Amino acid sequence: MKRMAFIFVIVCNLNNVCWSQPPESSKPIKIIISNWTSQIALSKIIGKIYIKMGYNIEYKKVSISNQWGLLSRGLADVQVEVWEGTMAKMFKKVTTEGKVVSAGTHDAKTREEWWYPAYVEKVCPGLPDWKALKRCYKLFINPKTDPKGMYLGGPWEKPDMARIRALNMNFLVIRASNGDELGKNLDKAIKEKSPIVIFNWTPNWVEVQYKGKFVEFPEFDPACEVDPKWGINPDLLYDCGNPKDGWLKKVASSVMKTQWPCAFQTLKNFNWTNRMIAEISLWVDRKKMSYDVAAEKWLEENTITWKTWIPDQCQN
Ligand code: TMO
Repeated sequence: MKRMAFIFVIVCNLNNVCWSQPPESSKPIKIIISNWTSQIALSKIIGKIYIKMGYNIEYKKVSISNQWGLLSRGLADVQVEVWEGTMAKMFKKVTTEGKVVSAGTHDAKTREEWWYPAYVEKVCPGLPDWKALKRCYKLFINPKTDPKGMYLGGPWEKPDMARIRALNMNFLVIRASNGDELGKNLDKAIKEKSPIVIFNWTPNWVEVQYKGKFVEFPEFDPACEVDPKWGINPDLLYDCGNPKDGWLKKVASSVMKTQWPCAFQTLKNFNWTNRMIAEISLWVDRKKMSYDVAAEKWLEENTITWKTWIPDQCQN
């Protein structure tokens, strides 16, 4: 990123109320890049908005398990997608401690859960109930998991093996290393019409392209993850599913508010719906647009939307 000469601009109104204009600091805002499509696309979009506002930016590729340490120490500043199903525990911990700051909630409602293509229901009657899946495990046997059924997970989930144990299911978890790999496995299974149960989430491109359903595990309750006595297994945690209608939040480093106030306010206003997120991930994953092309196209087509995210006093 080219460093520009830095001029600190102060603006005052008739009542002598003054504020600074972006960029309040020329230090680069460090934006986290994760390993699923919508997060990367949204990060590119907020990065390009920040550049238009005059900021310097940097991208940091980091796993969601390592991001909290970086955010806490100010080595990263922005995460545009914090999902309830996989990140609620760490989000609560670091924001309660004040090490990381919440920048509000998107309109999108989320779910992250085991998922199967529609044709699996024909060979496993009783789905989407998890007890049907439990009975049908043989359909999902794979050389890697024989004699158990395979559940293909991603690198982000909560303890799936703990859930499998708590619900006494004959499954083993194999993990894909990112969203692309999950997508490729899903495409292949669907082409061959072979039974598959896989980690999926909404909003995502999958719901636009394929018919299928999430597995219905016992309804999520926070107690399920802290109190073994809760739920159908009295001895173990995780005998429940992930939240439905989960939240999707944004977070910032604790210095963001004071170091780049206009960027922080813009992040708070940065707001995506289910439809918007599913569409941008479809552009990248299915229409094979690069992240940069998809981000530029989105900015061009949605100028009114993103301009309203920048507070009036921050427009220059
Ligand atoms: C964090 N993810 C949306 C991939 O579940």
